[in-house]
Amino acid sequence: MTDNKVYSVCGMCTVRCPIEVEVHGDQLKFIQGNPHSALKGALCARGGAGAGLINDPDRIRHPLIRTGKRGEGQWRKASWDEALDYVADKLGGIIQEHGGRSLLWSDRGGPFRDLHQAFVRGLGSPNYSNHDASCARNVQHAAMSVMGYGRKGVAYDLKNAKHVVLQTRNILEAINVKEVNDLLDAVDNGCKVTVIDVRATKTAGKADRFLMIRPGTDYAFNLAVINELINKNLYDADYVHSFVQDFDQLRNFVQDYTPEWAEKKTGIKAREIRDFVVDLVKAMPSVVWHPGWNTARYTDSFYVSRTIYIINALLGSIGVKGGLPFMAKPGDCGSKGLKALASLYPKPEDERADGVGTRYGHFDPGPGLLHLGFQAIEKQDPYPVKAYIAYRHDPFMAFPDPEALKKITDNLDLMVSVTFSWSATAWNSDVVLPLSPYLERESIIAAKNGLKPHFFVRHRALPPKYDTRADWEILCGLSQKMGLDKLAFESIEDIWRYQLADTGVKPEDFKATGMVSLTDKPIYFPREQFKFKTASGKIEIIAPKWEEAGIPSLKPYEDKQAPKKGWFRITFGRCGVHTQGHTQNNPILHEQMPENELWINDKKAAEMGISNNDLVKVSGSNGYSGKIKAYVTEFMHPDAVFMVHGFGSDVPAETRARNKGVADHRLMKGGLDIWDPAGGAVALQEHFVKVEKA
Ligand SMILES: Nc1nc2c(c(=O)[nH]1)N[C@H]1C(S)=C(S)[C@@H](COP(=O)(O)OP(=O)(O)OC[C@H]3O[C@@H](n4cnc5c(=O)[nH]c(N)nc54)[C@H](O)[C@@H]3O)O[C@H]1N2
Ligand SMILES: Nc1nc2c(c(=O)[nH]1)N[C@H]1C(S)=C(S)[C@@H](COP(=O)(O)OP(=O)(O)OC[C@H]3O[C@@H](n4cnc5c(=O)[nH]c(N)nc54)[C@H](O)[C@@H]3O)O[C@H]1N2
Ligand code: SF4
Ligand SMILES: [Mo]
Repeated sequence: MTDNKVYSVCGMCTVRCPIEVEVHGDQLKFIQGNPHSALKGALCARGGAGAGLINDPDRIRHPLIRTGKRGEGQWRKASWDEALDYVADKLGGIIQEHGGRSLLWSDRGGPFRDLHQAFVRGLGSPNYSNHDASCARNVQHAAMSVMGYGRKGVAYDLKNAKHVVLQTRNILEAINVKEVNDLLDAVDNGCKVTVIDVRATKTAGKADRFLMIRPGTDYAFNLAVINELINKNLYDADYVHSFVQDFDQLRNFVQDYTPEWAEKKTGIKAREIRDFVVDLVKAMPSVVWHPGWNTARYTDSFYVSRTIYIINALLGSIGVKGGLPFMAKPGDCGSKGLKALASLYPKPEDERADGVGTRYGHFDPGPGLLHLGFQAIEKQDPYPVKAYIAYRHDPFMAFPDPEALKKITDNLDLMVSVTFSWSATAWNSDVVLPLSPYLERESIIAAKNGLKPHFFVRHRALPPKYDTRADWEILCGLSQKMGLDKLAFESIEDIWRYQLADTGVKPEDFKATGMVSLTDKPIYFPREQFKFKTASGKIEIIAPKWEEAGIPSLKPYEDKQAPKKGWFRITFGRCGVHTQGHTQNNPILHEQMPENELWINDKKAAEMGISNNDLVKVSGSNGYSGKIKAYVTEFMHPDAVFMVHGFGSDVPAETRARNKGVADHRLMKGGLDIWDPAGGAVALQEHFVKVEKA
């Protein structure tokens, strides 16, 4: 922090880019990427629109307690003392009756979750959960099944890659600023890019090769790539010999999955698959075939990500520069890590309500699986779950079928939402605790592992304009009222000092740039140190934990259901100017894109008499429907339609976004029960929608 510059962290999405905020008095002047960081001043459009949160008349200005029925939208204003007392009393009573485990918590994951985990543990609940069952759990579990590490156990070294493959990834619109910059730098240095998507995205526009794939057939494509690499002896045999276990089983398994076979499934010509493999081999081992991010799409998405990790291994890219090098941690830089707030309390001994770690022994118990947590609320099995806190999380938008979720949450005795903006989840809660927007709050310190591990912190750039609070103020305040004395910190500096106790770093060290680097140069581990977190220490093609759960490591390909006439498979994704479901009401971003549109294949559209910009009616099998404009294009696969997620709000308090566009998640009847037993995530694209000219 120098003069009027505050070094902080963007909060417009969970990427959390480092920012520099220029402030004059109490007034915000300018936000840019932190010039001292790898971003060198860059930021995305959403990051710039953080300014729109401050003066937004739709902002929640003080705590609210529900007066009418749940979801009716009748509230009374409360002081913080009153609202925290209300939550502490109710929650205390529920815990007294049903035990700490009757609390379910979910948040949006991310680097500041240690404080949340400490709170949930302190109350004696094993049920800390996050959003990831509707995002990247399949990738997480795929990574664990192959490498023993989670998906962040390796970095994706786009900057130094010679060939990047993006399958179900749209890096230039589903933005992480550093990823965008690294990919564009690599392209400037001659890196090839292949995009495999159901439609031509902006990223496809930058690619050397675009393969339009039949929706949901990516596993078939990947099996054929493995077949070609092995049968033509193109793989890195030396790497496989040193680091891959059970290779012969893989070889036998893929024999029938030839490029000709895959052509019939995917619609991509066998010759194109072969040419693509030749190009990959030219670039190996400096290949990043990205394992995907939002992969909560199909019941075999786990196997898509799994085969991606396996292909990276066959190309010798796992562990190496320009491929998927191992993540370094503070310990690898000779520094101690942050002291965990969660370690203030012992890990609760009860089993998780979602069964992760017990009934489902193959899944990562960290955040569990939220849709199974909801099942526990519905069935009160394996034990009663009576209180739910949604913290910076909007499952009524982020999980499918909100009508079903509403019925489930009706079983709760207490539902609390902690948020800076209105959401369907907040609207359905008993108490809304308003978080200050990120420019008006500070955070705990976080550690970022990677090629260059560092610590970083969010500094408060502006004073809160209304009666809203920072995360730590809310949680430490509640802790104080609930007798969690160890977590009842009185100042953020006390928390920072606790976290930094073993590191030799001081809170003042963050003032100059908001970050403390732990190494000057990127850390790449030498080959002799490659070690995987599996029982054998190698990459395992046969995953024992999955086999024990009766789930095959090498699953035969199963055909996907084809759509009926007039119906299409639903596909969805991001756009550059919105984040999930919470920026559609941001005044600046709303103006950029007030509603979504429906991508539809030109030939299909012509058959149905639909022209570009015509209004179309999109309906789900549950009767929900909405009208939006058609975007007619040859660059959309004919079996599917596509829409940007996050629109179609029905929350009256979102005055700009309400009733604008169509809500993809409301078109997914029964979606909470459609999930992948191997990867754990909900399968949001196993649904069909009817399209008609409106
Ligand atoms: N049908 C369908 N479902 C989807 C998706 C889809 O494309 N289609 N996408 C899936 C994916 S990839 C994900 S990650 C989830 C996302 O699901 P969520 O995490 O629920 O998505 P957000 O809209 O980001 O909601 C975060 C909520 O927290 C509040 N909030 C409070 N403080 C902050 C803050 O500092 N930062 C942020 N970001 N929010 C804050 C926001 O106002 C908002 O209400 O949804 C998943 N569900
Ligand atoms: N601007 C912006 N950036 C974001 C976010 C945001 O909301 N807005 N959210 C962040 C979050 S939480 C996440 S998880 C990431 C998501 O990052 P990504 O996963 O890269 O983004 P998406 O747009 O969800 O999906 C990528 C592509 O998958 C394609 N696709 C759909 N079905 C199929 C299929 O069957 N096969 C293939 N091969 N492709 C298919 C879609 O057409 C889409 O172009 O983005 C992050 N960055
Ligand atoms: S990607 Fe954009 S919105 Fe997300 S943290 Fe970075 S600047 Fe903010
Ligand atoms: Mo996500």
